[in-house]
Amino acid sequence: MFEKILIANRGEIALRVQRACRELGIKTVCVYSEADREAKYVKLADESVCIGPASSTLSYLNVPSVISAAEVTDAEAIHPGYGFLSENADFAERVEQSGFVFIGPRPETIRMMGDKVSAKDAMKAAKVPCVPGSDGALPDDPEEVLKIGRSVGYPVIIKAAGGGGGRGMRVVHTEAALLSSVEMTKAEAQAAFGNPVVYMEKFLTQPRHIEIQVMADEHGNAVYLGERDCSMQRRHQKVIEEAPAPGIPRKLINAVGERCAEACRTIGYRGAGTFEFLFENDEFYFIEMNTRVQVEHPVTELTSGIDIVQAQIRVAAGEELPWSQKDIKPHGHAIECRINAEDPHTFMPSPGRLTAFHMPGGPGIRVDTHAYHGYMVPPNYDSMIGKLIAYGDTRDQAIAKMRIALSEMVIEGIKTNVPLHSELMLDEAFKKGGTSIHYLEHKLGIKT
Ligand code: MV4
Repeated sequence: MFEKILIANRGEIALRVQRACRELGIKTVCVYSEADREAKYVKLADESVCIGPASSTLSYLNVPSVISAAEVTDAEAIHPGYGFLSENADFAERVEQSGFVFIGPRPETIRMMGDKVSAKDAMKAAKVPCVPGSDGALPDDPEEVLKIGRSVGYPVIIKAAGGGGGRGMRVVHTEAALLSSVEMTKAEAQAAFGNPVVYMEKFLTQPRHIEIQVMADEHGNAVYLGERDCSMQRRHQKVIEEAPAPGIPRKLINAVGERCAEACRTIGYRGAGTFEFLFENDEFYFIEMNTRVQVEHPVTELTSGIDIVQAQIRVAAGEELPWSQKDIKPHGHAIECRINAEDPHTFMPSPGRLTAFHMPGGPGIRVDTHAYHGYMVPPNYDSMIGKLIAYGDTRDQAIAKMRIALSEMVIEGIKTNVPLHSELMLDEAFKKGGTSIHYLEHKLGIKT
């Protein structure tokens, strides 16, 4: 096992990784920007290194600074958390070239999944069900593009190979609009990602967003740890996630989960990963793969009993997975509310000092946060300041616990989205379960 790990991230995930290291007896190095200097999790680490000013580009995204910090502290491995450098294949490569272990998949795997066309090709080859569409990138010949459009059937969606997470895509409803839409998406993709390659898919109108968590080692073992329903979102920002996905038969989950685990073995995947699917009319359609630990990993931890961050570290150290698929037995129900420093109506960020901070607790309640009374929420980063997770035997119990926990939560000095969560816990469609990816925007749109 490693003796010392550098955590190349900030906020709640930096603290989450730090805790996993502690439990494994590993020393931690925390890197921080000038804006995070005073944060308690920084002081809690065994060592800390300032890697630059508040601006992410100059600190948490600054590859030479992060690698220098690992060199001066003699860390053996680097955990990238989520966001920042976590899915940057060049960074992973530089980490390895500098003699450190990157806690994540091989750089080539990250690169393959970063290109959405090669990711989909690999998944198709590995028999993961995909959205019907173009066979790889769209060709230059307009007649060919029109032909593909006809065979896929309208509406279609044009997506950039370099995009992902909702960036660089355009829905097309008629053949008349196809060629100009393809040209516009290509131009935008070139400008945004330096890559004009686009592909076409059938546009699914009312899907749910269901994802499968996997864990794989370097020895050819891979398991799926269950699914998460992340359909409650606004502008591609997830708001609530839960496990299991309400109303989806176990049989369907197990079938697609087994495909994902098998795909991991086929491509030689290593570490934690997430297969993102759209789910419509009882069918799963792969869209993208994430090669990092995700914000919503706690709901899977609670329903599987597995510490995903510890497992990432063990796998990176070369250990074999300690379980086979039959050992993975999902139980109970977990719901996560992302707590953001933002206006609950306008969603504008609301940084500032926390003048009161009281967190809920009791059986089945987990709070993952780096915040505390007196903490200053900096304006420079993502507005998420923590996550509230409720676990119960049933979904109704988890919702009841979440409602009470939200009512106990006190955060003053800034605005938060706690009132939105309280309202959603009482929402009839949410309580029923199985809402589509459009539900929240629709609900908010009707209200204003
Ligand atoms: C789609 C789709 C409908 N049909 N692909 C948006 C984020 C990116 N990961 C893929 N996205 C979508 N791809 C087809 N063929 C609808 C979306 C989509 C979406 C997906 C997941 C979660 C939220 C979303 C919000 C709007 C659109």
